[in-house]
Amino acid sequence: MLDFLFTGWGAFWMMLFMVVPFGLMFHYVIRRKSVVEPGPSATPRSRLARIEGVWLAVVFVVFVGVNLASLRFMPTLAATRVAASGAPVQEINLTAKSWGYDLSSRQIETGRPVRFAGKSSDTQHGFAVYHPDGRLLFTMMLIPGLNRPTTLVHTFTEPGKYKVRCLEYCGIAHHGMMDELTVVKAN
Ligand SMILES: [Cu+2]
Repeated sequence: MLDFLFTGWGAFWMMLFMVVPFGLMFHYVIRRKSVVEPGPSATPRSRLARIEGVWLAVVFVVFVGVNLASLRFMPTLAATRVAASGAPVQEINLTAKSWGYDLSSRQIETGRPVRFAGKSSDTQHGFAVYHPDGRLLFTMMLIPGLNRPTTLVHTFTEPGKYKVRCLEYCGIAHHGMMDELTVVKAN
C-alpha cells in the first residue's frame, strides 16, 4: 500500500516533505540571528542579512542540484531503466525471512545485468552482496508488507564466490543470516 513512498518520485517527495520544515526552521533561525539579535559586529545589520541570505540561497541551490543530479543513479530508477531498455537481463527473485534467503538462483554469468527482486516475508531485512575481496558492492533494504518487490540491477564483471549478508538488524540470529552467489565466466 505504501509502495510509492519507497520508489522513484514518491521517495523524492517524501525526502522534500521531511527536509522542508527543517529548511524553514533553519531560515527562521538565521533571520532571527542576523536581524533581531545581532552580535557585536562592524558590518551593518542589513548587509549581514544580505550576505547570509545569499549564502542560504547557495546552499539551497547546491542541495537541490545535487539531489536532482543524483536521481538517475537511484537503484530503483536504474532498475526501471534497464527493464525498459529490453536488454537481456537475468532475473533473480528472492525472499528474505528470519534468518535466511529463498533465492530463485545462485548462479550468475559475468557481463549480463542481473535484476534482483526482493521481498521480505516477516520483518525488515537486508540483502548485501560482497565482492570476493571483501568489498561491499550493494545492499538492498527489504521491507515487509509491500506489494511490489524492491529491485536493483547489478552487472558482475569478475567470476568468484560472492557473499550475501543481511545488513538490517532483524533479531537474535541476524549475524548468521548469510548466503552465497556464484559468478561464472560467460561463454
Ligand atoms: Cu538481519
